[in-house]
Formats: sequence, structure tokens, C-alpha cells
Amino acid sequence: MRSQFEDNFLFGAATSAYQIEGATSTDGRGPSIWDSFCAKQGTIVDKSSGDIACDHYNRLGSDVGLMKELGLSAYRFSIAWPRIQATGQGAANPKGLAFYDRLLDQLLGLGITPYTTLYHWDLPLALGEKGGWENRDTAERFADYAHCVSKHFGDRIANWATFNEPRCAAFVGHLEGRHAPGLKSLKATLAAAHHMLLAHGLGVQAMRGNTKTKLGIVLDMKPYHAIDDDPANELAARHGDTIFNHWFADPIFGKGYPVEVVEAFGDAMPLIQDTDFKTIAQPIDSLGINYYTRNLTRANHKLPYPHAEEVKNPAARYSDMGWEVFPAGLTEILTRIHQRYNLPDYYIAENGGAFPDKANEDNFVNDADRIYYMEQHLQAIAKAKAQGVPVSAYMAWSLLDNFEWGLGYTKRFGIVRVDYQNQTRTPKASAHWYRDFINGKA
Ligand code: GBH
Repeated sequence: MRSQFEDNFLFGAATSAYQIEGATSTDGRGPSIWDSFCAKQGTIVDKSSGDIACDHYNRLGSDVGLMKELGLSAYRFSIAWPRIQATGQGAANPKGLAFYDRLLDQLLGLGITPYTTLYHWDLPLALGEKGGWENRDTAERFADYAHCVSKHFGDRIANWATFNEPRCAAFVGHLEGRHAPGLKSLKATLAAAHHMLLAHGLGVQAMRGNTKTKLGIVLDMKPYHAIDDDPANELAARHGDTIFNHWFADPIFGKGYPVEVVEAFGDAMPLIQDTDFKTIAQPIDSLGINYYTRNLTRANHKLPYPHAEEVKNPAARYSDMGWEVFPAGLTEILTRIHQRYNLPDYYIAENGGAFPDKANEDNFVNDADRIYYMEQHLQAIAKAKAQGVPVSAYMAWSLLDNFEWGLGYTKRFGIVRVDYQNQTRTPKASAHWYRDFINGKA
């Protein structure tokens, strides 16, 4: 199986700052919208927060050592904007930069290729209080932050993504209200979506002169499949698919918003300036895709546009998130996206599953479900590669069990178990399997 991937194909794991770092007020880190969201009642199912999380901030050395032991050749992490600029603007905080300098030194010293994301949802609270992503000025602030980190870290980071899942940040944060800032407004959602896209374009512009390495973005994607051939269901699936997979990608790759988006939401859209689409469509070098599942769809006109209701597949396996395990969807997404946008490079920035892990008294987890999941999805990638899609890396989500946003610590995605009582890390069976796979032994 390893032989279906080139020798220089990177096999890594991914994390994000707020989900693992903890140390939320250490060394000059300012508060983020997630700190204040978690402090509100009724936001996080187990009333937890990322205050301590995996305490990664204080366990950097041993965590990177663990990556090496597991044979990883790449690591995708995110930079916490409020560590770099406590209020989202002004001079960079030297202690914040120093933390990521240490991380990079250790990764590079051990031959692990660093991939980074500048925005994995932890907006500085001071900017949140000025309207957050509803405020167009936040895009300018982001460009300034992007300039600052790219100038400092330069070519030591092999692959830069401006955003992680802007779709999720816009919709789950501003329409569903389950993520920070917890709004339920279509107008806020559309403004946030547009301003994040604008921030992406301005950010790429700001970084281009500071680094020769790859610039891009990470989008979440999943195919929508109609439950049967009833034309109403097929239409709902088609519209759902466009909204989910192309709303963000189309403008980034120079096509503007899909017509469906403009038709459905035009009246509630924020002010779009003439040059915005040109700014958003900066050439990029690499697209990261987060893939977890598909959406099996039935039309339901009681739901807002795209009137797509997700239904269960009685024949399928499901993860602990209630997501169908559907590896073929990853081959489909990769081949479709390549056909439509024809990019020079793709990587899987996240893929993995939460499963009801049971640890024994030694904290060991025999997570056969996760091994099956990873193996099937790696095979799905190999299939897309055989059809000519240039995929160059795979990042398992996640290196560690961590803070799963609104679901707190109730879901475990790690290939390494974290015992939150004492912060012990124990590689699960999947981590052993992954190491063997990477070494050509599985
Ligand atoms: C990715 O999002 C994220 O990039 C990553 O941070 C996350 O840990 C991972 O997937 C697994 O979910 O908080 O109650 O709204 C994919 C989109 C975001 C959908 C988190 C599920 C959790 C439910 N996911 N969301 S809730």
C-alpha cells in the first residue's frame, strides 16, 4: 500500500492551536473569541474550554518527540493569532513568536516538514468586539498579521494556509450559533464569509514577498448524494453540493460566487466592492482539503435553502460524530475538484474519525474502527492519484485527543490517547498501525 505513494509523499498529523495548546493567558497571549464563547453558559456540552486542553504549550519537546517516534514526516499546526498580536493589531509579541520558533526548530531538527494554518478560528477578542468577521476591517487586520508571521517564519514553513474551513467558521459560528461568536444571523454569516474570503486574498498578497514556499487555504468538502432518483431529491443534493463545496472554492479560483448563492442570498449579501473578486482570486500553490464524510440527501422544503435534509444510511458504518464512513467520497471529491479547478497540488489537511475509544488500565486503546477508517481513506487517495490527481500529503486528524469545539472533550479524534487527569500520552493501536504503514510494513 505504501508503494502506491511516491517516496516523498508526506504522511503526517494535524492539530490546531486552541484545541491543544492551553496556556491561554501565558506569555502575553490575548483572549480570543473562543475563550469568551466557552465562558458563556450553555455553549460547550461538558462546560469545558481550551484553557488547559492538552497543555501542548508546556509539552512541546515531548510532543514533537512523539511525532518522531510515530514516524511522521509532516506536522500541520495552526498559529494562534492572539499569541502573535494580543489585540489583533500592532507589533508582534516576541514571546508568541518564540513559541513557534521553538516548535519549528524541533520539527526541522527531526526532519518533520511543517505545514501551518494562520486562522483556525481563534480570532483575537478585541477584533471580535469590533464586529469580528462582520467587519470588513478585520480582513485588513488579518493581512497585517499574515505579513508579520510570514516575514518572521519565512521559508521555515513549507506550506501555509490562510484559513481552516472558512465555511465552517462562517456558518457554524454565525448561523447555527454552535461555534464562536455564537450568532444566528444570515446577514452576519454572509458578511463573515465574504470578509474571510477577502482576508484570504489580502493575506496571500501580503505573504507572497516574504516566503518562497507554498501558499494556499484549507477547505472542508463532502459530496452530496441524493437518496434516490426522485428529481426533487436530486435537486436538493445538487444545490447542497454547490453551497458546501463551491461557495468558497469558486471565488478563490476566479469564478466568483456560484449563481445559486447569488440567487438564494443576493439580498442579504454584504457590500461587495468592484475589486473584491480580483483580490480573492490570488493565484495559490496548494489546496488543503478536510474530508470526513458525505451527505446523503433528501429534499425537505421545511428547511431553508438548499432544502437538503441529511438522512441515515442503514447499511453504513458511522463514527461517534454520527458521520457516515464513506471513503469513496474522498476519491470523488479529489477527482471532481481537480477537474473543476485544475490545481498543481492538493493535500489532505484533515481526515480521521471520533470513535467510542475504550482504554484499558494502561491507557491503551485498541481502535480497530480508526485503523479501518484511515486505511480505507488512504486507499481512496491512492485511487485519485492513479487517476492523475496530484496529491502530495496526508494529515491524520488528529495527533492527539483534544478539545472538540462545542463538544468539548466528549469526542476523541486522536491517534494518541490523552489522559486529561495527568496529560499522559499513549499511542493507540492506530498510531502503531500508521507508523508501520508509513514504513511500508502494513
Ligand atoms: C474540522 O471541522 C476542524 O477543522 C477541526 O478543528 C475539528 O476538530 C474536526 O474537523 C473534527 O470535527 O462543535 O457542536 O458544532 C469539521 C467540521 C467542526 C463539524 C466541529 C463538527 C463539532 C460539532 N466540524 N463540529 S459542534
